Amino acid sequence: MDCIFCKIVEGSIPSRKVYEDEHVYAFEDIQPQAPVHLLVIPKKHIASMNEAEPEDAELLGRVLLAAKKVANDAGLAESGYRLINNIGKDSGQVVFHIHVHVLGGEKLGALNA
Ligand code: D5M
Repeated sequence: MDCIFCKIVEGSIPSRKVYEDEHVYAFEDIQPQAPVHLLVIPKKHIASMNEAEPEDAELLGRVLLAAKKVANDAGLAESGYRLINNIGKDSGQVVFHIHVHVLGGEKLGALNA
């Protein structure tokens, strides 16, 4: 499968890993939009949340809890942070493997700015 994030999980494309378990992988975004910008992905290939199925519920919960963990490990618990999941063309999604952006380390702009 020609998916850049599947290749990162396999290790055939390098990444700066911040967390890994049996189901989830997290790494630094290559084009950071904030002082802390991490990506948290399920190891299973799912193109976007729009392709997620009820059977993926536990896995998606694990992704969100891993996002909390890496945000806390990056020191963001007190200051706060933002989780973003882009879905499809209008959102600007460019990698079609579910990923949650973890953004923080500075005051983030309002979503409607
Ligand atoms: O965000 C896709 C994100 O993926 C974007 O912020 C860049 C990031 N990206 C793309 N390739 C890599 C590699 N190889 N390492 C780390 N980060 C990467 P989207 O929500 O799809 O717009």
